[in-house]
Amino acid sequence: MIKRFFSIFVVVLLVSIGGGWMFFGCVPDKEIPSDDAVQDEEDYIVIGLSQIGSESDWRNANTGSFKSVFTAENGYYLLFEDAQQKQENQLKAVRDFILQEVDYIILDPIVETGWDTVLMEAKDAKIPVILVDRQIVVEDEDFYTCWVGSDFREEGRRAGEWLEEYLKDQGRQGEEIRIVTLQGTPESSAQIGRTMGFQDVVSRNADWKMLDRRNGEFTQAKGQEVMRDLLRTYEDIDVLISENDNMTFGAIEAIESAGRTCGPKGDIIVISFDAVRAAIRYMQKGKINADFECNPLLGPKVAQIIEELEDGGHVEKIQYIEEQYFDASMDLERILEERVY
Ligand code: GYE
Repeated sequence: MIKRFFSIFVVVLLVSIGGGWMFFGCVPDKEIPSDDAVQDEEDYIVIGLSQIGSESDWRNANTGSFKSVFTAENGYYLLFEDAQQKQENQLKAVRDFILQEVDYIILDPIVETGWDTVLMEAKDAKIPVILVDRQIVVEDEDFYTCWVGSDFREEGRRAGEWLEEYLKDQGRQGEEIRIVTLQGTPESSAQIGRTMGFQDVVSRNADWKMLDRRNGEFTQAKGQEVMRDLLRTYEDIDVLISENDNMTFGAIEAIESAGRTCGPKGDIIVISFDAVRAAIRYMQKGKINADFECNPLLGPKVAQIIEELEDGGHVEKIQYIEEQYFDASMDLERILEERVY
């Protein structure tokens, strides 16, 4: 413990002197307890958190949730690494956490594969790994203690079922419906699940035509660029499925720049995912038809899991977070008042 404490202290000292740039090209962000508190690290549960980046409003809310929970006041010492959308930075961050002998590693894996070796190293070091948000495919499920996040395929299915009901209410059953999809980061479980879930519903609707699926990288800029190209390629798009709100914001700009309209009174139905506050405001302005929540507030649930593990308890391997959806027919002002992200 002393070795680890000393190594952490040295790392923190070097990071402070070096102006904060970590050795690994990651952007460090330390929740460092005050000096007197640092005297006895026995008081703290040391957490190494490898976060994907800051690509979306959802991601920032997700980071905020962890930082609001893993504080010195709550008995934690948080080592936070922002991987800036690069898996290699996450791999380096996890190895750094192992070197520092943290008590727990929290990993939000940017893509599903490429984790076996580093997780085997964490297992050999007897450091529990808690996966959050996105999932992984590994040869040995014992490489991680548990996973907390959303059922992405269910989110996709719900979006498809909502569209079925909406088209029925609009009297458009039997009409050919031409759909395009903006997908998130390729091979991320959010992208895989949402695409598969919506496709489950497409495949039972013979009149629905999926014209194209393109990578919008979960960002607003890429979403706008790709949607602009889709509008040039396909003249009569009826529905946009956008796998996160930031891509939706960009797509709406592209739709309106092309002289088209979207939302309940527009000619393109827009269905989005995440349901951040900004998206509900777009819905209030009549630009989004429906939005399927993906709850980023995972901090409290993960802290509860760590407490259970600290008490020697058993935790469920897969733990889904509660989610809902919103559409333009709802009381959006009340929803906005209640939403914290
Ligand atoms: O939908 C998107 C973020 O993994 C569920 O990643 C998360 C996704 C979310 O960039 O906004």
